[in-house]
Amino acid sequence: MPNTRTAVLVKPDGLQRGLIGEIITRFERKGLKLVGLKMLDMTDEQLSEWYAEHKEKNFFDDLKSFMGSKPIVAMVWQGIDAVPVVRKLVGTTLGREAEAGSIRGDFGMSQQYNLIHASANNDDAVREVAIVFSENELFDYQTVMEGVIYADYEMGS
Ligand code: 3AN
Repeated sequence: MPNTRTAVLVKPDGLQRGLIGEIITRFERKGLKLVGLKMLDMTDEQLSEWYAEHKEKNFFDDLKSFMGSKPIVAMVWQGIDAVPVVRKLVGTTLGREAEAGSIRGDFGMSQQYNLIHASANNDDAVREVAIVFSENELFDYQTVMEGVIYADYEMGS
């Protein structure tokens, strides 16, 4: 089973609203493993690369200026099927329609100020992690909890 990594950004609104601890707690509680973490101001170049798929959209410039306006917190989480697991915990794009129980569903009302970004697929995850993190900022380690979070056959042993 694929033990993969996914990229998460807590957007400027998420940091301003004091949701960093809440968001980290939700991922930890689920059983995901934190393997990278940093606070940064994203540059225009990083944002253009990050949101390349939206470059023809009318909200592209707005989105970039919002995302570059204040610091964000970037994280990399690891686990079996980490990409879909994190997307589910994050919820759908529009906060006011997102499922109750998800991060956007519980804390957000907006489409653009939707608190958090999570990679959409494994290729995006690899690309996005590389935009913000260098290899030596990512950690490969075991936790004592893994043996009770996954069965042996899921861990590939
Ligand atoms: P998601 O983050 O749920 O994968 P995407 O990839 O469709 O959503 O959109 C990327 C980001 O662009 C969203 N998180 C949101 O902040 C912003 N966005 C999406 N659609 C709009 C829109 N119509 N107007 C303004 N911002 C938007």
